[in-house]
Amino acid sequence: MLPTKVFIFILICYRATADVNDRYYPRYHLAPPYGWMNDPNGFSEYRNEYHLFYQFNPNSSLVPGIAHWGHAKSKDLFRWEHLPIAMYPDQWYDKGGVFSGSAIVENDKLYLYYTGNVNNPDQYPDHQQHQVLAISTNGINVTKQVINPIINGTEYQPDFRDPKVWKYGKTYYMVLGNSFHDNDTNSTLGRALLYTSKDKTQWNFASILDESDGSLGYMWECPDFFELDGRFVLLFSPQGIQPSGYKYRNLYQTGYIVGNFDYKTNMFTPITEFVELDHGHDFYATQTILDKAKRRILIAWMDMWDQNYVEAEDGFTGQMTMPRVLSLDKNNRLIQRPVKEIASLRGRTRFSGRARAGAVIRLRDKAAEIHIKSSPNNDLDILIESSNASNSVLISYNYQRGLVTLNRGGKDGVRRTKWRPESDKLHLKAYIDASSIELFFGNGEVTFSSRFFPTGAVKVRIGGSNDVESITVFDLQRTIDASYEIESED
Ligand code: DQQ
Repeated sequence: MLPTKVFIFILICYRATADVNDRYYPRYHLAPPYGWMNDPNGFSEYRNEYHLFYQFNPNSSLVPGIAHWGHAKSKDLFRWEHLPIAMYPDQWYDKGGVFSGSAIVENDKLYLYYTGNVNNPDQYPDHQQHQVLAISTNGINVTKQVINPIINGTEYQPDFRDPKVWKYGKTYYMVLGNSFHDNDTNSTLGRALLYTSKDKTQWNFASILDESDGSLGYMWECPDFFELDGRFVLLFSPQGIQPSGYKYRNLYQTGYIVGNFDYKTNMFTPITEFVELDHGHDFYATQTILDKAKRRILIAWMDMWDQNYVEAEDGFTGQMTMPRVLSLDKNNRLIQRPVKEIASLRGRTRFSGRARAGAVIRLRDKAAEIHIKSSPNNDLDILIESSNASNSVLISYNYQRGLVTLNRGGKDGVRRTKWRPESDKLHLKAYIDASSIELFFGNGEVTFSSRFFPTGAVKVRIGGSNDVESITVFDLQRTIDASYEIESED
């Protein structure tokens, strides 16, 4: 018999599908179950599953709103399960948004570091940002610590955000994005700050890893810093870089500087210039982890601020790129390759072999992986066509000029960069999903990530007048949908 004065809450869990139109909803890229998604956060491997949190507005897909942390987990980086909202903007220090941050795993706990944003309308500055610690002991429920914020950073306000934390030896390190006033140029410039801690809660300023000289923008968002193949990579998303030729065509960029780092002095010595990491329209706010297999895996928000894509009216906005493994080549270039788990999604082989100019291969359910091998001494034109010509993509290689181009049509549809195959064949891998395309040229030295919105059946057409030596098109199985577990009280 149950005591009479006890309120009985029966928790019912059931699968529900949000009111999301499926036409552009990704088949194998993580997108929110409903609402708005931006930056990846708290990417981690906890109890043998990958966890990915993200900036989430559960109240609307039309605007970013006041950021929450959405949450999903996966065993293989593609079959994602949506989990309950991990954090709400419910404290004085984050009532203007639970902004971006990262995770470390220790003693079977998930330590989540993020930026608490507080808006102060009608004041100067109109917002303040603090660094905050929250902990999960089961990978689902998250508790913000009692003593928060852990870093106030008074002198670094107002833009002081996006902590990325890692451990080296017995010390914890945190890199943060910041903007500062430069007296020489009387302007605001971006930079990356380094903090250290011995206990994960008390943090001290350690160094400025690097800063803009005016050419690299007014604010550096979502910095990440890691060792890779014997060098160090400072990866960040600067705001305010001016377009220059084929470079920096998006509203904001993501790129990297390679250098050496001394853990004794905390000094970073760049050995390269800033290099843009992806050449498509939609690639921002990257985050990486070193997984248990020692892979440095990167994921980015495959969208861009101020785009207002049509999916918003379908009940969701934003998705993540496919996870990519990073390496550094001898020229200090970051190489990106799709994680090998993508192979487990392959279904039927639609086509494999030599294809004549004009050949057409129809895709199933807008989800495919395409491998192309062709002569490096010929032009290449591949069309990803939909029933609406303005929602198609033209991929091309111009042999004379040594250029690769992605043209998704419409205003500002062209993105391109210089590239020539570095082996005796031109290799291209393309990944099509319901509203995205990702291209990996060569060994992964050049990538393009862009959104496009195909209607009706999607077809691959060999354009131009040259045959393609070899093209293989695999169906990719659906691994994700907009359904999610809802907990309701009865
Ligand atoms: N988005 C977050 C910030 C970050 C920016 C807020 C990058 O923390 O700097 O949603 O897109």
